[in-house]
Amino acid sequence: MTIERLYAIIDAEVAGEPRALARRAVKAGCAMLQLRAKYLDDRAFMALASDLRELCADTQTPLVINDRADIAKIVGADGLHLGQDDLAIADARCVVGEMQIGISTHNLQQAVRADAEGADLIAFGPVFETKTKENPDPIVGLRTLEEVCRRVSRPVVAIGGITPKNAEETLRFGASYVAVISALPSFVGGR
Ligand code: TZP
Ligand code: MG
Repeated sequence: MTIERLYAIIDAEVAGEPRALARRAVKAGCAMLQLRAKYLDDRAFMALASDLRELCADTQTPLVINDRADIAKIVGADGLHLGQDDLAIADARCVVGEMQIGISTHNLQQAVRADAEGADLIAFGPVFETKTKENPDPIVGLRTLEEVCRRVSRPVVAIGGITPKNAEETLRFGASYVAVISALPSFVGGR
């Protein structure tokens, strides 16, 4: 798989050393870097986001912030990523303005709706079994991924259980990018 298709997610609770892992991912040439931190307090989230902002600037790698429109705006991120229970796209735009907004979707209906509501990027999954997400939605599989890719106008990011072994196949089913959390070190080195 070419590294330009890798959407690297730095999960503060999964990455042993988030800054070091992020540095390796941007140096390797990943397409985008997302910061995901479900349990950091605001100050720690902000500090990590600022460091990643600086790190991404060196390689002009787009930085995406998960969940937090406010922090995305403050650090001048390139994108915001939202789930089904987060702010709606139109509301998030009041905070972040013109920034790229990605939406997590877990079935065809959600993906079509995100597309209609103006998402810039549509994440779809879990494509395979994942141990990273708490209470994951049912596995969607490659055939449904293929259908979503056919039905939406925006680029699709496949997520969930993606490893160096299945990444290429996932792209063949139509995804524009593969998003990876736990297997990120296998793509870029480190832990
Ligand atoms: N959304 C759907 S699956 C998932 C998220 C955030 C977790 C992906 O993590 P991993 O370790 O790459 O399976
Ligand atoms: Mg979210």
